Amino acid sequence: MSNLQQQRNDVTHIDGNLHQNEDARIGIVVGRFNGFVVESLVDGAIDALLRHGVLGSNITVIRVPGAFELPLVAQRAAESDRFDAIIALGAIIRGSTPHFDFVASESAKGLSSVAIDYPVANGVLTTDSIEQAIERSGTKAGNKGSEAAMVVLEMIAVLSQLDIDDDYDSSDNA
Ligand code: INI
Repeated sequence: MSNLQQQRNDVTHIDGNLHQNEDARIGIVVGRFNGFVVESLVDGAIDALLRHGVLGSNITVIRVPGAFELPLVAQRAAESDRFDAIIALGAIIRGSTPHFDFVASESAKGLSSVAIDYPVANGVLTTDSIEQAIERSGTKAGNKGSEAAMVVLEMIAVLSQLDIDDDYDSSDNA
């Protein structure tokens, strides 16, 4: 085996598996605005979590008025230590608001800032039309809620491996 091939074999890969989720505690923060779309995202997220072994009793759904309010509650939920990850769900539809750009950008910026410190999946739809929102909430373009659920499960798995590796390294070097 070439030295290069040997080095390639020695590379450590950390990938999140999606199997061991019995203990995962998930907070789902939901903006009620455009509820007819958003509730399909909530259903999609819960369905994906349950199918991947998360216990219903470990899932908490927290509702707020709209996408603009998601970052604050996502932040508080993360700080509460009650959850291993947060899913933020909402629907911002250009047709329904003159301040689409403001709500969309503040919501995304706020969630991004929480996501630097905690596992947060941004499952907020931003679309030009109601039709596009419907397509992304369980019809022909999938369900952004279930996609967000898979993201947090993968992130929990990745982060837990990093924690284990940290412990391993420090005891190894002691
Ligand atoms: N909130 C949404 O979640 N989606 C929207 O499309 C939307 N529109 O159209 O305005 C919306 N507005 C409400 C906003 O999130 C706040 O709740 C409101 O501005 C009060 O702070």
